[in-house]
Parts: sequence; structure tokens; C-alpha cells
Amino acid sequence: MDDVSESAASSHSAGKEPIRAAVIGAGMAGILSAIKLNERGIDVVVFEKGDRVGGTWRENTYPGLACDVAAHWYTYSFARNPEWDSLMAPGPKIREYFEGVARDRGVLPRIRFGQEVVRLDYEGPGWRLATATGHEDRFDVVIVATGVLHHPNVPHFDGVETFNGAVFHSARWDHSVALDGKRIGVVGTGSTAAQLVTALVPRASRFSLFQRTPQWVMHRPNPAYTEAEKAAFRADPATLDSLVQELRTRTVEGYATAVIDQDSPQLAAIEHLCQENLEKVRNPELRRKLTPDYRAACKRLVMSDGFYEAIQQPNAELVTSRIDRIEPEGVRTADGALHELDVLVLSTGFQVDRFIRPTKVIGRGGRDLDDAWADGPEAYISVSVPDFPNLFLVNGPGSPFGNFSAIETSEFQAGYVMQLIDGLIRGDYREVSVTHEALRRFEDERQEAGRNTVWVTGCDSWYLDKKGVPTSWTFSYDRFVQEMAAPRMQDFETQ
Ligand code: NA7
Repeated sequence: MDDVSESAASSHSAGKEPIRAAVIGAGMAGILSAIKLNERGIDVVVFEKGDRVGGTWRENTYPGLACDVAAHWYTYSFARNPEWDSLMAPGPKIREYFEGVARDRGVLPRIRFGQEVVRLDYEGPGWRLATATGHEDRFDVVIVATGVLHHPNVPHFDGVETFNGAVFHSARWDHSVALDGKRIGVVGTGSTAAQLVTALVPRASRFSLFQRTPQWVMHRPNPAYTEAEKAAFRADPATLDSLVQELRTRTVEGYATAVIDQDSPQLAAIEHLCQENLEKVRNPELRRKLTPDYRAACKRLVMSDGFYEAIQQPNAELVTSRIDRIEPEGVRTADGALHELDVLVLSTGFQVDRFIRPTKVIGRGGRDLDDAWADGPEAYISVSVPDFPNLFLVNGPGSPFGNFSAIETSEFQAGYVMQLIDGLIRGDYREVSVTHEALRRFEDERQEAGRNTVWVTGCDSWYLDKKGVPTSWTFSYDRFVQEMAAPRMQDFETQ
């Protein structure tokens, strides 16, 4: 038992009420938060509106689903997995991994499945929580682990209700719909669409990709690990650790540096690789249509080892004319052409500015989170919002979203949050939240740094808010690691 769990236990044994924590969401960040709270001897309840753990890996089940971050890096540091079969893991294996960790670390009995949190009211020092089923409870601390890629962005196309075939969003896959030998259309050219194209072109009789904006695509092969390599990982955790370190360093030094510095040699190297990959497209007209007019990595970089091959197949067409409407037989584009389809997949991304919302969150002094975030969601170094004490975000606004391990960044955030919670356990304070001044100072600096990122070099993407300001971490990855090391208590108000 460490110092903190001793003190949690001793406050309990001394007759004081033990700290109770609610975690909202049982995806990657919720499982992590529950484990960390558990380690401190805190009574934790996880509220999950679904019926299984896994978050985005539960909700996305589309053909070709995989994580484009290296599997060994995309694991919890305390639950490395020597069994990954290849450099990048398929979605179902990742979901199984989370289910295994939740089971093995005692998280499952703490989860209330089918309980959607609809309201949080601050009743100092603590939160009253209400779920859609009418359940109410009180917690000293709330950790918001509701994910980012969660609420599908479903564009409206006129006539969609008249379509004779099946139409659904990529994150709401209808597995009752047959795919083999069918005429399949996909709208969108993001990371999801690239995986769908690669997986579905070989199965479709005819495949249409409806592209609004071309994407830069980096070639990323997915080599399998040999049995000998897996045996070495099993036998010696140090071997696995050094692999993780290598994978991490490669991405942090390459990609993370590239995206925050438009003039960096790292960005130039990425551009060169993407340009070289594009040369795989032999037909000059098709290559022209697939060539973006903005810089590589401006949108989230698509990693693929099969997209260009698939889109060049004789049964595949790239449609660049705007979608005008949907008709019973298929998609009518602005050039007048009708693209006849049996299945239409909307691979159109997510509403990434929601975070905990639509849950109603009323903070100190009746402050509504919707009002606090009226101009866009903000959180001090991604974890705390003024006037919302003892409420902490994992993967909150300003987190380093990108082509690196969201598990690692969540672990840093959870470690930071636990230090703030340790103060509650020790009795240093009963409530803690960032000051308005500290948030403003941080946000001004974060937004200023955003001007030098590649995200603002002339493209639109889910990395930008409505005003074109980056929503992600705009500093170096090293700075994120440093900031997360320990809270600067002068930036917080406590009582
Ligand atoms: P993304 O990366 O947000 O991509 C969405 C795609 O859908 C993108 O190509 C959009 O085109 C396209 N889109 C969105 N709305 C429309 C409409 N109305 N008409 C035509 N095309 C449209 O989502 P993904 O699911 O691929 O990836 C999300 C993240 O998941 C990914 O970055 C990884 O982190 C995992 P646009 O480029 O805006 O013209």
C-alpha cells in the first residue's frame, strides 16, 4: 500500500467519509481512471451508457477497422501486451484488450452499464449525478472520460430517405447488410474511409468513393511479429519496453515535431514521403484528383498500405463531383451523373467539440458548462475548467490529439489528476479547480502557438474550431510531459 491509499484508508478508519469518485465512460480513459482511483483505495463507480466497455473501439466495428498507432505503444504502460500479432492492431483485438484489462484489474464490477449520465450539479464540495434511468448519487470527484471521437457527424443529403439501399454512418455499422458483390459507396476521405476503401474494394462489385477533399496518405506497412519475437517479449519485459520506447521516439521526434513547426525538416520529410507514395497512382488524371492543394499533415495524416492500390482497381471509381442528392437508386452528383448503389456509408467523421455534452453540467454558482463553452470548449492543460471544481477531464479540450498514442497521453493526464485528488485525500483542500486567470493565460499561449502549426496552413479539419483555431495541444510533446509531471498549485483555487 502506498502513502496515499494508506491515508485514504486511514481517513476511512478514523470515521471520516471515504472519498467517492464517479467516472463517466468505460472506454480506454474510463478504465484507466478507474484503475488509478482503485489503486488509491477510492470508492469508484463507473457510469457507462453502453452495455460493454471499449468506447470508440466498441462503437466502431466497420470492415478494415484498425488503429494506425503502433500496437505496443497503444497499450497501457502497466499492462503491456506481448501478444500483438502485427505492428498495428485490428479493432476487434484492441476491444478485446480493453475488455481483458477491465476484467483483470477489477474494473468490471465497478461499472454501471446502461446508465447514461444526464446531469451533474455541483453541491460543494461534491457533485450530484443523475442518470437517464432516474438514478441519483453524490460524489466528491467526477472524472469525465467520455471520449472525443464519439458523436457521429451525419450530414444531411436531400432525398436520403428515398434511398432503396442501406445507408449508415461508419461508426454505426449495420452488420445485417450484405457487402459481397454489392455496389458500395463511401462518403469521405479521412482515416476511416481509407481503411474502408482498402477493405471493401475487393468485396464490392462496384465501389464509389465520394471525395470532397483529397487527402495526403503516408505509406505504412503492417508487418507481423514472428513467434520468436513474441516469445522474446513474453520472456523479457525489458525487450518490450525498449520496443515501445523506439516506437514512441520515432513518432514523437518525427510527427509531433512536424505538426507544431511549419518550417521543420520533419514536416518536409513527411511531405516528401506522402508525395512519393502518391506516385503509386499511375493514371495522371486520377493522380491529379487525389492530389491535395494543402500541406501534408494539415489534416490528420492518413496512414495506409493499401488505399492507392485499392482505388486504382477496375471496379473502383473516385467521384469528385459534389453530392447533389440521394435518389432511390443511388447518389446523384452535381455533374448530373447517377452512381447506382446498394450500400452507402457515411464516413464523415465526428462532432469533436461535444466532450461531456449533451450531459447538463452545472458548476459552482450555477455556472452552466454550455455557457462556459459557448465560444468553444476550453480546459486548462486539458484537464480542469474554472468553476467546475473536483471535475477533471481525461482527453479534454486541448489534449494532444493526433497520430500518437492516446493511451499514453491519457495516462499522463490521469497521473496529473490523481495528484490533485491526492490533495483531497490528504485533506489539504475539499475542492480544487483551475483559476480563470490560469486558464486564460494558458489558452492565450496555446492559441498563439497554434499559429505556427501545420493545421493552420490552408485546410479544414477536425483539429480546428469554427474560427479556424487549433483545438489540440499546440506545444511540443515534451512540454506536455513536463506540464503533466506535477500540478502548479498556484494556478488552482482550493477551499
Ligand atoms: P474525418 O477525418 O473527420 O473525415 C471525415 C471525412 O468526411 C472528410 O473527408 C470530410 O471531407 C468528409 N465529409 C464530412 N462531411 C461531408 C459532407 N457533407 N459531404 C462530403 N464529405 C463530407 O473522420 P474519420 O472518421 O475518417 O476519422 C476520424 C478520426 O478517427 C481519425 O482522424 C482518427 O483519429 C480516428 P472534408 O475533408 O471535410 O472535405
